[in-house]
Amino acid sequence: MIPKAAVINDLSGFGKCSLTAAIPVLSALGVQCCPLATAVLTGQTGYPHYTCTDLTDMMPQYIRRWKQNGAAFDAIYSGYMTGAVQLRHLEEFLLHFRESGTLFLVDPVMGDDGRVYGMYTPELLEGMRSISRSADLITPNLTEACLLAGKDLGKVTAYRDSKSCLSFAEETARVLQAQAGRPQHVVVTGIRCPDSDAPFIYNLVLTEEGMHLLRSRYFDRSFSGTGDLFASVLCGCRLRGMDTVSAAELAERFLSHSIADTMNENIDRNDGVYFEKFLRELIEGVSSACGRQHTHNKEEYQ
Ligand code: PXL
Repeated sequence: MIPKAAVINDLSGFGKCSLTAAIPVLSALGVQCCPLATAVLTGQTGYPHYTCTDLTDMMPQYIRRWKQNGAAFDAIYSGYMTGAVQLRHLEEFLLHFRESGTLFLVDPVMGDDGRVYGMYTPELLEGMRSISRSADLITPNLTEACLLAGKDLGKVTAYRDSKSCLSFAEETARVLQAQAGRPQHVVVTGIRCPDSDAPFIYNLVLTEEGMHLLRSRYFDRSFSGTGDLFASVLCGCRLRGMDTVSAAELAERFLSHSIADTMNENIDRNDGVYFEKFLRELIEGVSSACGRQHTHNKEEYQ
């Protein structure tokens, strides 16, 4: 059987983020994506013009109908939520569908670059904190990690060298891991350190075995959807049996190739990256990492 993930996130017509990132990535990784749309937007909220239809009232219907049809999931993966009420529905969703072996991944979408997104409210933060504490894996960027840990957002952009920036990120990740009500992996994504002579972007992976830092070239521009692509790769790879560090390594390679290729053309940051060209890398990456499983389930994953 193909693993199944319930993905609770928005559907944006433009921006290659949230569900338009999760669906292709999970499919490439051999995982069925079952979308629970939190909202439908003409485009992500970074565009100068957009309309958002909030689907909060649909959430209890998804729960009810999926339950009636006997749905079950190997992972529950949440992303962009329009407000605190949606987080309460997510809690209800977990009561019905989270089982002992279910991977619960929270991407606590709230902001970036030291700033919060438009839907942010203190109530949303409270809900996001509580849901994040119950997750098996969380994937905040540094801004979101600070919000969850109750740290000053000014710090995200205040550091002048990578050493102090990374030790701040590590300290924050450790606070989050300690706050969790269960063993939790914390992946802080897209940490941009300021040294001008060494433009690198880091992903910090904190597991029960310790901290791993992944580093790749930083191109001095950030694009819509990269955090969502990263979290989606983690979700799919974990469901295929990879460990969090190997999954993050594959995600990082996929992202850095996609971003490098996008940099060759002058495209708007709101439009996201050319990840479609690199989905093959994911297919190949997961099958070589899961060689044994690949042999056992030849027909399924070829
Ligand atoms: O990539 C995060 C994200 C998801 N969904 C919507 C967004 C954003 C970031 O701006 O606007 C609608």
